[in-house]
This record gives sequence, structure tokens and C-alpha cells, in this order.
Amino acid sequence: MKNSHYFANVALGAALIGTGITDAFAAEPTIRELAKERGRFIGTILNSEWFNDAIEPEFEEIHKTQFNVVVAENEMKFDATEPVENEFNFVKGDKMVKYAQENKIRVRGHALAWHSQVAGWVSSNYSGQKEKLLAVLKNHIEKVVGHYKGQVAEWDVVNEAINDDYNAGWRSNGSVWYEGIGAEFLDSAFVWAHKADPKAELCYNDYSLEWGLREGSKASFVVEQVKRWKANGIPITCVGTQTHIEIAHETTPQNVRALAKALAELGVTLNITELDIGFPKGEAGKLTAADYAKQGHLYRQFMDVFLEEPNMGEFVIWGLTDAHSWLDEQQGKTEALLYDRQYKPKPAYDSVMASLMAHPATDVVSPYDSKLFIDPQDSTETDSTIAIKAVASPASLSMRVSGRTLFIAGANSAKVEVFDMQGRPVFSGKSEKGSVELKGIAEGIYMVRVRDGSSSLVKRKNIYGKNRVASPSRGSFFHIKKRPSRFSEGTLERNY
Ligand code: 9MR
Repeated sequence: MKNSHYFANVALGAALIGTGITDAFAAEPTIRELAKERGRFIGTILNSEWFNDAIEPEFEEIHKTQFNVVVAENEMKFDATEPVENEFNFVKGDKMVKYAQENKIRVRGHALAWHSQVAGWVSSNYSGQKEKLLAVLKNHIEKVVGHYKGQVAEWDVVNEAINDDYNAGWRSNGSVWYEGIGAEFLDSAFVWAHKADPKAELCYNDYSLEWGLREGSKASFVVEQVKRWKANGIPITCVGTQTHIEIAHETTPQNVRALAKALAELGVTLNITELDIGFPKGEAGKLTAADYAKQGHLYRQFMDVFLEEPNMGEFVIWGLTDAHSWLDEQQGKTEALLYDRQYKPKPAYDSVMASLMAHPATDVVSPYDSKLFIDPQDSTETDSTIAIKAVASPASLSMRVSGRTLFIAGANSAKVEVFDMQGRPVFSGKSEKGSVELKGIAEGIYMVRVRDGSSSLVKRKNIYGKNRVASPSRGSFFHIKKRPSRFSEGTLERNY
């Protein structure tokens, strides 16, 4: 386990000022610095104790030093934001957004349409009344997303709407939304959220997505729904896999990799949104160094997958310290986080750092390529709360591959980089007079990035051998042209 960390560094660093030997400490990076260099967001929740000013001072110091994305544990949920019909309470959410802005931390909003933590008045007043419930949900989404427009980069628009059967389908029991409205509450929620903040990323978030893409699984069901949403112009941009797992769940990182690849085909980002890797509660106090090393190994594998898959953007852990975790309060699990109960980094912390170090920034593709995804009018700073735009590609720049030649229109001389689907660079060069030979690349599908000054374009391309001609591209990777929505409220076309 590391024996030096933030506080140790500060204290020792302070003691060494004046001796001229502070460089070694200045050199130790934080998770957020490495995440930022890689164009990614790594973070954790602000626990409810933080909102209530009932948390140790170490918490916030570590939080803002180590992480660059944040989520409210409970304070942006329906029951917190609209406890009384059409009376909104943004006090706690605003407190977090202010903190995030002051510390240049990206904000995830959690969660808009969920069957749990809905204010009691919804079912007492409107249970089973479709039109009323639609109006309630619409008003809630418009007011909440509207309030945080431009400040919350991404919303969990729908949370946990899939049932836990072995043959996954929509959760039909215990959901005031599904029971009263039917499955179109999901489509509507995305459309309303997009209208309220067109630049926000919009996610479908759920648990047990880490159990693989077998037939009937939640993950397969999500992929099918995302296909339908995309085909129907529903503005979904991301899926969140919560990933609350146990130490024995060794196959889960590779299942997450498979899900990322399936979603990449659909031009959708996969985010890890609530990771924790718990030990059975009975083992508390008996855990050995080998147990913690095993936990670290699993964290490492998740971080490896995260950094290697080009369509993964956020890695959020559901808690910072084992001293404050929903697992201890509500589940038979414990000791699942990066920091122990005394705020000392665990081997899991070292493993996350080791993974980041092993994946240099030049090898990590960012789905938030600042030039491609962020509206130039907003900011060039990725480490910020500015909303990400998943659609902009400069109209003037385009590319096409024929055999091994990449033709670029809109730029005479552009920087060209090619990455394999693991995000590893396989070619780098410059185009001359609008074309470049892609030498030394095996046949296959690649991500091609072209940059010219402030313009940048990323597309997925088939690269063929000399004598074959490329088939028309099946579409770009993140060049998602959001079709103008064919949907107006009340006329949503569904395909379930
Ligand atoms: O951590 C949250 C805990 O404090 C709440 O009591 C609980 C109530 O549902 O919600 C926890 O957070 C959940 C998250 O919002 C959605 N995914 C599962 C999380 C853990 O239950």
C-alpha cells in the first residue's frame, strides 16, 4: 500500500519548502491529472453526509484533488428536487454545482425518471393516470434539466427501468411510471431532457449490465433498445453501467468491454457510473493484504478496459471512503472503495494509478475530443463543467478511404492519426495535397482522426488491401448526426 499520499505529501512538502527538494513530491500525479491528460473523467459521488456538513474534512480535500467528475448520492433525485408537486428544491444540487464549478469538476445528474425515490405525492395523487403522469414527468424534467442547463454535463435520464428476470424486459412492477404510462415514458423522458438542454449527454443507467451479452440478459436488452432509440431518433448518447459488484465477480471487466464494443457500433458512449467492489460483510476485520491486492486487481482491470475502449468517457465510483458507503448501510458487503476508513489509499488506489500510467495519454482516445465534441464557443477546457456536444463535426472537413489511400476534402495538409478499435495508435502522418497513404496497417476497421487547425473529424473506416475497394462506410463512430426528432409529444412512435 502507498505510504505517501495527499496529506503526507502536503505536510512533507511544506517541511521541505526552503530546502529546495520538493520536486519528488510535486512529481507525484493525482488521478484527476492523469484522467484529464487522457481526455477522460474519473470521479466519485458526494455522499449525503457532505451535503449535510457531516463529513470529515479529509473527504473534500481528497475529493477535489483526485477526481474530475462528481455525482450527488441522493440530492438530485426526484424526491429531493420536487418533494411537493411543482415546488422545486435546488438548494443541495446548487451547492454541489457551485463546488464543482469552483474546482473545475464535471457534473453528472442522477436521476430523472426512476421508479425509486419518487416523491410520495406522485403515486398518491396520480397512480395509473397516464396523461397526468406524463405531465408530471415532463414538468419535472423540464424544470430540473432547465435549471441546470449548461451546468450539468450529463443526465441519467432513465434509471433502472429493466427487470431482474433472466429474460430481461421492462420493469413492469413497482414503477409508477411504467404502470401508469407504459414503456413510452422512457422515450418521452429522453426527448424532454434533450429539449431542456440540447447539449447535455443523455444516458440510460442500470445495474447488472456487467453480466454479459448472453441472450435474455439486461445488457443484450439495453443494446437492442439503444438500437431502436437510435433508429427512431431518440436522443440517447450514453449508457451507464452501475457495476456494484463483489470480489468474486472476476469476469465482469471483460463483460463491460464487450458491452462497450457493442455500443460503439451504435455510436453511443458507455460509462461506468457507480462502481464498487465489495467483500462479504462477514469478512470485515479479517481481510488480508492478499484480499486487498485481489480487489486492486479487479479495479485495475476495469480501469484498463475503460482506458482501452474509445467510447468510454466516465469512470465513477459510488463512494470515496469505506467509512461512508451505502453497502455498509444497506447491503451485505463492505470495504469496496479506493480509500479505507481512515482515508488512506488502498491497493485499489495504486492499481487505478498503475493502469493510468500504463496507458499513456497518446494511446487513449477521448470520446470528448475537445475539438470534436465541445462547442468552440463554450470552451477548449475539457476539465470543466461545460456540457459536451456529441454532434459537431466541421462541415468543411470530410474523408474517404479507397484501398490504402485516405482522401481528405476541406484541408490540403492535415494531421492524420489511425487507432485500432482498442484505441491503440497504428498510424500517424500528414496529408499532402488532400491525401495520405496509410502504410503498414493490416486490413480491418479503424478509427481515423483528421485534424486541421481547430477542425477535427473522427470516423470509423474499413481499410482494405491494395486490390480491394472499400465498401461504403457503415457510418462514422462518433459522427452522430442526431436526426431532427420525428417525435412530438404525444405522438411518439414506438418499437418494443
Ligand atoms: O447510495 C444511495 C443511498 O444512500 C440511498 O439510500 C439509495 C436509495 O435508493 O440509493 C443509493 O444510490 C443508488 C443509486 O441512486 C442508483 N443505483 C444504486 C445505488 C445504490 O443503491
